[in-house]
Amino acid sequence: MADRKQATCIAPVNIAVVKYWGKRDENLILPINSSLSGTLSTDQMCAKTTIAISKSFQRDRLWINGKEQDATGKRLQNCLREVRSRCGSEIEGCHYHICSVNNFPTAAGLASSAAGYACLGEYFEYKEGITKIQFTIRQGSGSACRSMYGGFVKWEMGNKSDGSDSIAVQVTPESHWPEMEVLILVVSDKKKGVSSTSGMQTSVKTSKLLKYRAESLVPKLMTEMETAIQQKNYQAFAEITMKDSNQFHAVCLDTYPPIAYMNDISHKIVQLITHFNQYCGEYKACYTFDAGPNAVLYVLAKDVPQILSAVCHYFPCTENHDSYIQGLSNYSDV
Ligand code: 2P0
Repeated sequence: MADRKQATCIAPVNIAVVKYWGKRDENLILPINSSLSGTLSTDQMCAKTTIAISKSFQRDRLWINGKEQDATGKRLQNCLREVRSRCGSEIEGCHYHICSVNNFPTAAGLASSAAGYACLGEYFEYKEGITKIQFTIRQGSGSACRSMYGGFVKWEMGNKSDGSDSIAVQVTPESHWPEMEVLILVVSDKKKGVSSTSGMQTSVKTSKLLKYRAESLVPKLMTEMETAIQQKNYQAFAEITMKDSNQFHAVCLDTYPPIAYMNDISHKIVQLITHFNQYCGEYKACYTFDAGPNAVLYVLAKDVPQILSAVCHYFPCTENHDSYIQGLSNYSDV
């Protein structure tokens, strides 16, 4: 097919330590609070996406992990429409075939859609530059804009109604804190019951705690977290990370009807890390949970063996060890 163009991109997962939850504009995908995340290494957890464009394709089609999905969804189509309008005549009359493979549980609260849409962003970045393309890929997944950079990245909520000041910027580069490692404890690889998009819509409508968090708590958390990262202050980093995760899940419970992303095993992991830190007299590990039951631990490299042996002792794996501890990855070397 002479008119067919094809490229493959890889984009990493990002795990927020100050969480994004709630939009102030559902069309432009503008958040009600700023957020901050670490971008993981693509060696361990990433989405690999092949995009083909051709006039001979009859319609847009999408496959995730080999299974064909509905490509007519509003989020994907908004994103593709935006790309079409920006690329102009070059791709007029073309349709897309998009094939994305995640090397980690999809839709289990591990930022899979963020990595997938970040791939689209990488693919089209050459056209317009990284800042502009953020606006397009956010149409697919809000937090995808944070996966466009390595290291620690913040997504500034911005104030303007057109969203022009709502952008992701790198806080520190990959090389800044190489001792920081990320452990992913896969509690369940099942697709989550309530999607992030609909969960945050219900939270915005019903949770007074979310409004208080967004307006009165997150601005201070962002400043404190940025300082902790700049200074490589693990003790401060760990405390803010765990408190922010707890607060986000408290908001989910304050939502009506309530949303419970964490399960009994998630809560046992919280207990284990809490007791472990108490026993050590300082923070050796910190947990954070996204919109799913899986735990993400940010741990300094020197403490990884101790933490791993504690986790394996209290959560022995009788079957496939690898399926429990999905990835051990340096967050930084993207
Ligand atoms: C985050 N999450 O900051 C938060 C924490 C989940 C919990 O961003 O509706 O897929 O596409 O903007 O970005 C997941 O939500 O949601 C998310 P949309 P997205 O990482």
